[in-house]
Amino acid sequence: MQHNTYVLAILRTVALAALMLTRLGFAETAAAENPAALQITIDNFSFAPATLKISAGTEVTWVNHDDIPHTVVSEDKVTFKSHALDTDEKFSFTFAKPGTYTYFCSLHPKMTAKVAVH
Ligand SMILES: [Cu+2]
Repeated sequence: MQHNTYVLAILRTVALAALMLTRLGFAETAAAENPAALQITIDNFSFAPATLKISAGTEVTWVNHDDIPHTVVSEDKVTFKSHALDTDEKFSFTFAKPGTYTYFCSLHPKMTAKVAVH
């Protein structure tokens, strides 16, 4: 009888450890895929963060929280170019190659920011 109790206690500990590891795994997956980290907010005539650092192959999404339209255009006007984004509209681009990408709003060219891809 005492032996059975001992085995049960071990089984319970192992099951609990497995459960905790599973939860940790889920937490890590959620953090890696957290879209907020890869989002650039347009608000009050500025891009935030002003510099976003990402790894190559990452998709970045801009969302316009201003009540007037803005665009997202790469400095060379070729790499990426959104249409005018209305309030809460989004634009996404996947940065395949490393480099520093400066971009601006073509409607308000003083609005500039950059994405640093490593
Ligand atoms: Cu603008």
